Amino acid sequence: MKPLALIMLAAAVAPGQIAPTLKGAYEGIFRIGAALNPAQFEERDPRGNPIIAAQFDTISPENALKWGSIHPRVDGYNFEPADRYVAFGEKHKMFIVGHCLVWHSQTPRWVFENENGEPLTREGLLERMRDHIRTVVGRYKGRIGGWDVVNEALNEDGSMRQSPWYRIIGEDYLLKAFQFAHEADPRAELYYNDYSLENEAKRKGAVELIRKLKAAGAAISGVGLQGHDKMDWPTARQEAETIEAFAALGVKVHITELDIDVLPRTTRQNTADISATAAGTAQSNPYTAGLPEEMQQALARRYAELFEVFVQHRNTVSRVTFWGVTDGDSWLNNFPTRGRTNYPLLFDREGKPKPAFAAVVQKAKTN
Ligand code: 9MR
Repeated sequence: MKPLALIMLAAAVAPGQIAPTLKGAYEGIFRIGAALNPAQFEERDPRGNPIIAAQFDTISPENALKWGSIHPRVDGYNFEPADRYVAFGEKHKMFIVGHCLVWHSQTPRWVFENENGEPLTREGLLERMRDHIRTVVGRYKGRIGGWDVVNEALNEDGSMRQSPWYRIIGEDYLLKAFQFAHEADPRAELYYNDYSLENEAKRKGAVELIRKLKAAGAAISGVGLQGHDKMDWPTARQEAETIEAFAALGVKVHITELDIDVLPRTTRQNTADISATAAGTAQSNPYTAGLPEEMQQALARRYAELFEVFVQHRNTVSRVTFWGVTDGDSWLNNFPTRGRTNYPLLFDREGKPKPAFAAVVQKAKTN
């Protein structure tokens, strides 16, 4: 489609009454989702809520189900936000994703310590992990359809991250986490989720990890490629090779946290590691007054390029979830540099569809 046609299609429609919709266009191809914040799943976001209801058939919780949110104290769970999140998904008949059970980040320190503040034993930490997984997965059994069981277990070179889980339990902490999750809800889909798996070294580590998990009998059904992408990374070819590498293992691929950072790099690595922050300069926040038209079009072409690959691999890709609804919601306004104005999603700060929206819809039709 010509750039002018894309602009006209994007400008002619308002949120909530967009035809076609993302989920309509991709029906029978794969699910299309968004990560929600509390204002959204509590229906207090007048801009976001009509978009969510109209456009998406699956949701993920941006933070509400992370250990630190749902299980902040050793003897205390905070189920209320997660209950509302799940009820929202049911009301809208969506496929509901749980994110995430076992991670090194957003997990309180006490999880890894005994009452004297000393490191837990392997048995102690396994017991705590089992209790957490049983409680959380068990509470939403039959309602949350798929879980990110383990998040971000790998280093960039493909070796195992030396997280407290790994150091205290050992490499089989992943197998145990999958076993506990499967026991708690035998019908839920279970995923391993990570970022930058498009890079060869880390991808090889992930392939090996999943191969071993499967060989040990883990009920792993899919891998989550987070998809925190740049304008020039990963290439379409890297994306395709990554999907194919996991397809060969017999697992489904979920694009779990898709967004495209359009701002100048302030760190050297392509990473979603939230500890990799950097200070900004005047040049690193160039679009505070709006995204120039040529950048809008470049973003639309970039989204088209990625969706071309996803659609080509529709037999393996079962879901594409955006990490946020409108540009104003995105974590990328504060990462890796705080307080910038980023444009990574398909809907602008007013909730209007961008040219990238039309480009994504168009890809469903041409394949
Ligand atoms: O979007 C989430 C943001 O609100 C939190 O502050 C941040 C803290 O870790 O986590 C963000 O979500 C992350 C996700 O859980 C795992 N992959 C990377 C995502 C972006 O940081």
